[in-house]
Amino acid sequence: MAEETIFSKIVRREIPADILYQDELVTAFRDINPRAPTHILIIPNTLIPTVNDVTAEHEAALGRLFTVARKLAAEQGISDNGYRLIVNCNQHGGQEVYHIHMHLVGGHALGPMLS
Ligand code: DGP
Repeated sequence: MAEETIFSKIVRREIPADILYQDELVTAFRDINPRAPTHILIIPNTLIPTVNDVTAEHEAALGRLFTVARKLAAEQGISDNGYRLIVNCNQHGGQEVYHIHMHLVGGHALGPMLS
């Protein structure tokens, strides 16, 4: 059984976060350390530590990350100019919190993807 992270506590609203969206599968909240005018994290409500732990049973929740990203991007007014969706995996991928999360980043022109 994987160790819970602070993100499970955010899902259960046990610690504060700026939650923009929540349903039975996913929760979206503003990143505490925003690296762009819009920086939102979208996570499955259940703990999946990394992409390496993904199985077919997670497809509904992980698919929902994209539909919620699309909806939030529209609400934030960044759909037309564009934005970036990022999922980091493990140390070399730069993952810090071991509860899968999609970063929705935008609001200004972003640099090259790999830098
Ligand atoms: P990653 O490097 O992909 O694991 O990104 C983790 C992100 O999570 C990082 O951008 C900062 C954010 N973060 C970490 N702890 C908290 C927290 O307690 N609240 C919020 N809102 N964001 C957090």
